[in-house]
Amino acid sequence: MRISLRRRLATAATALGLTTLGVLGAGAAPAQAAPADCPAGYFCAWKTDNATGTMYKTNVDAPTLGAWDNQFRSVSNRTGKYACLHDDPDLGYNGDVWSVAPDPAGTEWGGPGSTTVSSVRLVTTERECGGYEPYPYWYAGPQATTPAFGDLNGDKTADVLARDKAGRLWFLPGDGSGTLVGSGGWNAMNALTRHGDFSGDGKEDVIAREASTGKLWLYKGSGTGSVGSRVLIGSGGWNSMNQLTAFGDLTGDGRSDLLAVEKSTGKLWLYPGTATGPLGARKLLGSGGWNAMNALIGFGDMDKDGKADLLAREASTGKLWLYPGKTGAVGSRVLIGGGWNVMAGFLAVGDHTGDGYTDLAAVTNGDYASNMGRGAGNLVVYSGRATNGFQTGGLESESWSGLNGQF
Ligand SMILES: [Ca+2]
Ligand SMILES: [Ca+2]
Ligand SMILES: [Ca+2]
Ligand SMILES: [Ca+2]
Repeated sequence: MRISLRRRLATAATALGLTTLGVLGAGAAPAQAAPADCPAGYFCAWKTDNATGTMYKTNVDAPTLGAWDNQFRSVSNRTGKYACLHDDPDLGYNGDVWSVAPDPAGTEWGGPGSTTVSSVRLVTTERECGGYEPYPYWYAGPQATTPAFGDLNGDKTADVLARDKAGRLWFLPGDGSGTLVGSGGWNAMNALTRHGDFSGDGKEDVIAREASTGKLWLYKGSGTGSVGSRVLIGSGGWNSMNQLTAFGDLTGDGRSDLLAVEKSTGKLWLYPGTATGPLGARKLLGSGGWNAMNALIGFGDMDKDGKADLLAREASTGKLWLYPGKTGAVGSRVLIGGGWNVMAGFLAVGDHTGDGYTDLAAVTNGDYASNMGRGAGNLVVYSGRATNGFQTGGLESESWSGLNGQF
């Protein structure tokens, strides 16, 4: 399977000397006016390089193109979706697939630069043009530890939430499937975290920060993988904090706590969970220097003393440090290892391998390279050891690119 994304479309358009209506402006020559004939809500194509003459249009998937087979030379996508232009008929993947971004206003058009398109599919996110589901896949088995860690649906198996670029939220139970649990709007949040029960009903919840207001919201977990109604737990000001991390219980009262780094001071604060949802008065955990960390991970209990531990990644070095949880504090840090800057994000998956030791999963960024794979969008699982640290990672899935976060 080869995939050619929009970059290639743009390149081809440049090579052909094509331009956009936006550049041409209102005074464009009449010969260039044809792209405006494409109605709102439609994907359109022409047999000419400059979008003139007879026009093809569709607002639904087109597995075959009839007389238009291998005829597209310029296109305009006025749908709200990505248009996947398949060289294969029936939306196949043996040939190239071009992806054309949504442009409802119809201000852009360009040419595939070839006449090989034989089917068209309209999808919500660009990754779907690559033949992927809107959500990534992964597999997990039952954990040996009780209670299970990172378990929204209570089946003793870790699960993951993924946000796609359209702002939808997907629940991934660890069997390769994905369930839509948020139909949209989640891109309004610029921090998402979970792990532990904040509402006091024994079900894991999600905490989210609203970018535009700095408000902190608690989304109560339903116990099935979805989240229910939200409760305001921070009325504002949370944009002054970094690395919001639901951590498990550090205070020892059996309730989950939230960690955050204050941007202006580099202090690490603990916000204790309470019986009813709102967070209690914050406590200072670290007096400074925490701005040096660009990831905090509440991933469970690594040293098996019954207290949740914290991992932090040092931005300048890529080192991962373990801060053992103590009652109401974190202990002296222990170096886990280096090289972790090739990760775009981390996932706390509890004891993924079922051997009793807490493991860690990570999604790679473009700098990742190993004998298992390279580039962004790989999910790598690192098995915990009897002594603090992880074994060499194992590639779990290659389907994690083109998303907008996972937690
Ligand atoms: Ca689960
Ligand atoms: Ca709850
Ligand atoms: Ca511990
Ligand atoms: Ca394990």
